[in-house]
Amino acid sequence: MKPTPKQRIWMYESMLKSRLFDDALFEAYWEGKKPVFHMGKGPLPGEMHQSFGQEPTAVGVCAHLGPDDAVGAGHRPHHVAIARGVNLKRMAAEVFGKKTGLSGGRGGHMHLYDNNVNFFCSGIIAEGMGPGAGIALARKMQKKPGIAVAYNGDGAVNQGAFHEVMNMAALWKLPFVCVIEDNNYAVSVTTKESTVVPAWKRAAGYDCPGEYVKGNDPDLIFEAAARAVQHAREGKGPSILEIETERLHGHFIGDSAGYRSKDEVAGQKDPIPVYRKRLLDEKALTAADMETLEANVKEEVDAALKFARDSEYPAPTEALDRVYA
Ligand SMILES: Cc1ncc(C[n+]2csc(CCOP(=O)(O)OP(=O)(O)O)c2C)c(N)n1
Repeated sequence: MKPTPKQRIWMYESMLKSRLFDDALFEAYWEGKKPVFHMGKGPLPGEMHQSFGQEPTAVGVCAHLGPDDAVGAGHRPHHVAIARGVNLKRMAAEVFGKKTGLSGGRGGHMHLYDNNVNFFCSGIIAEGMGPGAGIALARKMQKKPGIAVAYNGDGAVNQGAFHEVMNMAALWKLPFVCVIEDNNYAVSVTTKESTVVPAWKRAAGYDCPGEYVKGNDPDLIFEAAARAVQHAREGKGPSILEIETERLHGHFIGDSAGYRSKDEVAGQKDPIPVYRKRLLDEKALTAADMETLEANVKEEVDAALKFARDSEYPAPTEALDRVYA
């Protein structure tokens, strides 16, 4: 199943939105952190893991999902949240720790939660697996439509939660798709340094389909995701969809990625200009329509950042609200 022209334009638009959002956050992150780096300073204190280069994995899968479905991402969630349709203004405000954020500024960039579109994420590696399979189990038990998708990095597949959840999801034939974003790194550790069996091959251990998509190409990811999503919707159980992708920046902002060779970095391809060119070459849209689309996306991202910056911080007296012990 190939994407329609409308789906392809949506995929480009969503990837660009993620990229411009990350660009804007990258700039904001450094405010107050120069000339001496201090992680606690500036409007965005703490760690920030961005999605530069990984945008295709989000759009190729999320293009198949509807309102009944649920999506969980990991600690690098911006591209997936945006492709899932999380409210951009409230997401930006959450990242800035503001009261108007998705969780009132308590979650920050690794803990985005938007019930309106069944989206969640977590800074704990492989944490999307349990809640994702739990949602899939609920859909099955309640005989309700909808599947769950959990995104993980290639490093997360060596965490116990990955195996435990895949085992149960397969046993109970849950409508669940486990997406692995293979950017070849877990911080500075390469996939080859951490395992001999890639995630998609491990599907055999759970007697479910496993597929590897090469090229970091939205159109190819879309086609492979169609198979995994259909498998889940037909009640055939889970599958593992592993996608080759690129982490164009360091693990987090401030990581200069000195562990990568110059040649390796020079060989990296940014998927967004490649896809933009393809859409124009294949006349999926005119140059004028592209210009309008890009201007609209920029306007939306600018408005989200302005909303976040203009919003108030929560009052210190509210710090313990919604904390349950
Ligand atoms: C359970 C757990 N262990 C360790 C960490 C620290 N940590 C944060 S990101 C990361 C690497 C994750 O690599 P990968 O899953 O490949 O995702 P990527 O960063 O490449 O997107 C680690 C070890 C964590 N957040 N949670």
